[in-house]
Amino acid sequence: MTEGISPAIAEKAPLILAEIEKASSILMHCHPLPDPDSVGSALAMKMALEGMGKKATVIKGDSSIPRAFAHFPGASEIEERSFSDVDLSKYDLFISLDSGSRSMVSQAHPPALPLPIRTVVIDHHVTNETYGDINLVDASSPAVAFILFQLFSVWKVPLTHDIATDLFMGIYTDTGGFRYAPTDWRVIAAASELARNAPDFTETIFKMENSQSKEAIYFQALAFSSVETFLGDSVAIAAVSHRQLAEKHIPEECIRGIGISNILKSVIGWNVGVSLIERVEGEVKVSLRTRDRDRFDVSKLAAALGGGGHRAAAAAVLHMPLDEAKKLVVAKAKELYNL
Ligand SMILES: [Mn+2]
Repeated sequence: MTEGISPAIAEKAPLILAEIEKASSILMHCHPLPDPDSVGSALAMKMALEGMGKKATVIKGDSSIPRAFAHFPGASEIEERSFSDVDLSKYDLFISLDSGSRSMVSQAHPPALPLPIRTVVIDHHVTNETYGDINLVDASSPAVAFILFQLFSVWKVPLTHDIATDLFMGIYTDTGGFRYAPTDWRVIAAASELARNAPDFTETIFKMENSQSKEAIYFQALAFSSVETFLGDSVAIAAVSHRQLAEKHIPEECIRGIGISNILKSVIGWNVGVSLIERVEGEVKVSLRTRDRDRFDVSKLAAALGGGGHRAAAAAVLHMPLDEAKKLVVAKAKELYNL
């Protein structure tokens, strides 16, 4: 399906392949708090590279791999190392996937730039800082897995069952199950071809969506029971303190603020959904979602809080007590949206 390949991808495909052909040992990572696009893309790329006769390594990076993705094909080969633990001199090439900046390579120890190793960046975040020797950033792709699907098609990489499964999971998840823009006919066509090669994809989805730990539910209970609305009910805020997380023994991987703000904005009239999660004492992660990206562009609210993102989905980190963070978000929303 060459007719569906983005011009940016067609242009960079031979350059990236040339880098791969020069290399013998290639490194990939999973970004902090990895999602299926990060894990699935890294694993699919690893298998594609091995098919070309290369040695390919995927490290877990900062975070542990959530149990929900542990059954993705190849996941058992992910090495339990963070980026700062890796001796880069042992590799000829780093392929950074789904990671817009060096803090997505490692939040705990962001590497100095430029990296001391040939680097290819493949990403779909419009804010990508293009820190590679070759950068393929296609913001029109809803997932890195969709970019890889197109690259593999140009490179004639066979879509084995396992590669197809990992790419399918990345596309399925980053599109919210084919619900979000920019999901278009090309994405559905790719998913169709992947599904043909991985006909058991519904089982993989079922296992992913039904691997929750009880702590993830306790976290959601804390968050939803804290909801307050402001500015004529236009802004709904869930706030969870570090003390509450500690009391319920909720581990890091169960804390997903995005899931909370996304559900808040599903209420008619709650135009902006906000989650404020104090992961570390005095450090509040802000996740913003809106149901009306024209009237309530949350990238502007995030920018006013020192963060960034897209019009419908954005985030920031505030270094202040939870109550102050809540007041600040409300004050900035009032000002920006004339509420
Ligand atoms: Mn992604």
